[in-house]
Formats: sequence, structure tokens, C-alpha cells
Amino acid sequence: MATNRTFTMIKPDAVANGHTGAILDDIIKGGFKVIALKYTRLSKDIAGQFYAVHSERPFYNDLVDFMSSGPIVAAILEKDNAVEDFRKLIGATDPSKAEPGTIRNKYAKSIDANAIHGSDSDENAQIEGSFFFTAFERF
Ligand code: IDP
Repeated sequence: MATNRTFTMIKPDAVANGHTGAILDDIIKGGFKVIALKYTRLSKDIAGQFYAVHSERPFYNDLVDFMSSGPIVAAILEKDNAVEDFRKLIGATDPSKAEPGTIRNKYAKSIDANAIHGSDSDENAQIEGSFFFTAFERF
């Protein structure tokens, strides 16, 4: 059964371009409640751990460099059917293929600098939320 939480990161490109407020507004207007929120910057080591599942992919090193290139905003979000509904709200990985009105369609420039992350399963939402937030921060 689907859980009601997902995990997101507003990526360095979107934070640097001043889109944090607009993206959080889209998320809240999309019906998500912000359960935990953090502005931080990932080291290469932490970014590498977060994306370890992609370590064999050709874009892994570029992804780790990009994700550690500037501040990010991490959040845990709550809504019925959170994981699936949030993936719809952010749109396709490649922003040129993202539906009009989605966050990636509006704020992302390329497949590597694509503005936002959204967990792809309930299991990963739990793992990723716990990676960024202590139990005390994600009550
Ligand atoms: P997702 O973020 O939409 O779930 P994934 O396939 O899990 O997409 O890839 C994780 C991240 O890796 C993407 O958001 C994007 O930043 C980057 N990425 C994925 N595919 C490519 C690619 O072909 N070239 C460069 N970067 C990519």
C-alpha cells in the first residue's frame, strides 16, 4: 500500500537561479504539506552516497559534481499517494519532455540540471528522508 510521504530536493541550479520560493509555492499549492525542511550544501562524499544507486551510470561523476556545486533545499512532504503525485508534479527527468506546468518544465534547463528530485518509490522515500533528517526532525 502507498504511504503518504515522499522526499524532495530542490537542486543547486534552481536554488542558484532564485526559484526556491516559487517551487515551494507550487509544492504547497499541489496539496503537499511540508513535514521537514532543510537548506544545506552537500559534500561530494554525501552526494555520492545519496546517488550510489547510479554509481555505474556514465553521468554519475557529473551528477555528484553538480549536486555538490551549491546549496540545495531538502524536504519531506506529506499527501495521499505522495510518491506518485509528486512525480507527476515535477514532470519527466528530461525537462524538454516534461508536461507543461510541471516544475521541471517551468524551472529546469537540462536533463542534468533538472531543478528538483522526487523519490521514485515508497521505499526510497523512507530511505532518502532518513538520510537527510533525524527521527526527531521528521516526526
Ligand atoms: P529522476 O531524478 O527523474 O528520478 P533518475 O533516472 O533517477 O531520474 O536520475 C537521477 C538524476 O540523474 C536525474 O534527476 C538527473 O539529474 C541525472 N540524470 C539522469 N539521466 C541523466 C543523463 O542521461 N544525463 C545526465 N544526467 C542524468
